[in-house]
Amino acid sequence: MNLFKGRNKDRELYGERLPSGQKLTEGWPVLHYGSIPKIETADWKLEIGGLVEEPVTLSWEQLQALPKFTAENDIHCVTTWSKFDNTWDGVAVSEVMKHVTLKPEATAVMLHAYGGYTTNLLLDDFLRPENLIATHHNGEALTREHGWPARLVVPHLYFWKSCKWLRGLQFMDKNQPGFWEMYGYHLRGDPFKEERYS
Ligand SMILES: Nc1nc2c(c(=O)[nH]1)N[C@H]1C(S)=C(S)[C@@H](COP(=O)(O)O)O[C@H]1N2
Ligand SMILES: [Mo]
Repeated sequence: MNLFKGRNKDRELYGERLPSGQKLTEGWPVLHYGSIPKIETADWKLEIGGLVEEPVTLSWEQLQALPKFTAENDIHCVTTWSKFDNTWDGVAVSEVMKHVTLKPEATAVMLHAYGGYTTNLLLDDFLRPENLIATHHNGEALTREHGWPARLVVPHLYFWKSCKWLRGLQFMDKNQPGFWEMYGYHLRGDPFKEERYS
């Protein structure tokens, strides 16, 4: 027990499930930089490019035609809130990746959002089987503020990596910093190692 700092009751209750420095929230805060882009599904596209053999663009209908995937997980925001027991529906990243062939030099990916946000991931972090492009949360369609029509969910890293309003995947040979990473957020962002800032 830490006798020096104020005790975090949540940590005492939930132990290792709650990463150090985090507190549980019941609600769901909305956090992003800039304004909420308004994208109709008819206009939505996912562009996959960079170090791939053939760039691919998926329409909303093509995304919907892929096998569905459901994941349950906890999310951890670097601003110290965590939210347990989220159920997401969408399409697994691994499913989408069946439609492209990566060039051997690809080691990382930049996620691009409508509105201009970017965030980077190492390929190994991006290709994990639990990651998905989510359209629904706890049985309801995502609201625009939470990323409708589609957001990435990468539960093992801080939530800034879970790009809302996803519009593109750009494969790269270097792990280049995205938007927050350029302002000093950690390049990787593992909440269980408290990789908050670099
Ligand atoms: N496109 C986009 N995605 C984003 C962000 C953003 O500013 N723009 N912010 C990130 C951050 S810092 C967090 S904590 C989560 C918040 O997601 P939520 O608003 O659904 O809780 O979205 C992440 N994805
Ligand atoms: Mo965040």
